[in-house]
Amino acid sequence: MKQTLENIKAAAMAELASTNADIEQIRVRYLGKKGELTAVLRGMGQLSPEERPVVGQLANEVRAAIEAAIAEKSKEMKEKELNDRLAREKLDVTMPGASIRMGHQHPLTRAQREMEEIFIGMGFEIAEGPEVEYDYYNFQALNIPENHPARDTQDTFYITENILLRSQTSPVQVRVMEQKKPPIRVISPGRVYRSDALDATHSPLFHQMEGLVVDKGITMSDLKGTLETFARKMFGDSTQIRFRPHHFPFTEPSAEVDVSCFVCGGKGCRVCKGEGWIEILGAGMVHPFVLQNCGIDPEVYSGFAFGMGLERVTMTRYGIDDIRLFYENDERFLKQF
Ligand code: 2U9
Repeated sequence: MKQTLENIKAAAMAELASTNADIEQIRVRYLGKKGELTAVLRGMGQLSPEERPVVGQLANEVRAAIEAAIAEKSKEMKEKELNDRLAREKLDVTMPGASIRMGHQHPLTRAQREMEEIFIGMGFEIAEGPEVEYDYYNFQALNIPENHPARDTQDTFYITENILLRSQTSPVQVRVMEQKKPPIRVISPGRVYRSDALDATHSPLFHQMEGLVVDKGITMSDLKGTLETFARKMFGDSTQIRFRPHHFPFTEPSAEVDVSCFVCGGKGCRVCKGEGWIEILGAGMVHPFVLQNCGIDPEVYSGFAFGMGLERVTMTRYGIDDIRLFYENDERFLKQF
């Protein structure tokens, strides 16, 4: 019987040493109610009175030894599991963080915001309106009736016979005049559309900034002063402006407006193509018919208007030679601004 106990102890110890699995199962098998050690103890009745305490003591020692080994093994396994987890989930707090890349405004948005600030500083308000417009607001109210040749240069996309994508932001100002009495001082920035093929200088979608001032006694000198102030803030304090006679159906008289080259100051260089001047604007005194169409008496009020392409202004300023770059969203281009 002593030998059996020694064998049980040896077997239990060997099993505990070699396993990494379920030690509870080992405990039940050796020490449980139906376990091997219990079976031996049950058989103790057959022993002689002298042998009984000896075997009893040995049995207790074997039980204590197995229990201690189980506790030791269990502690060892818990420690190992914790260490494994710590190694697996190791966090290097000294590692540099993943930086969040900051974007910035598109160069056209920046140019638009900058121009808005300049005009707001001169007392203008920003007016917005629909990109899908009536033929009336885009053309007829602006003195461009059906079959007028100006419809050719401003050909756009038609939704129906009377509804189109606006070819300029002027309809916004027609709507303002219909709704408000003078004094009126508004700028209307926004998307416009033309039926042009896409190339380095044309796009079927581009952006404009137009302006309109209507009040009593507005003259061409107000227009010149306003545009000169704008040009100096936009292109530099020493910028000069130049008016060349032109024709627009919605203004009379009309002019194309150049700014002195901000690179060479007027001497002639690559940017101004040797001219010393760069064309950036169209402008004029609002045609009396247009005022009348909008419910404003041209005998009492007068006004000036101007218009410019945002792409053109931005391309001039940064020396960008292809309008398509604005719409391709190539980061290598956008990152430069
Ligand atoms: C109203 C009356 C008149 C707006 C004007 C221009 C001259 C002009 C062009 C510049 C480059 C269009 O983007 S572009 O191709 N615009 O030259 N625009 S005067 O005149 C108006 C506007 C509204 C009621």
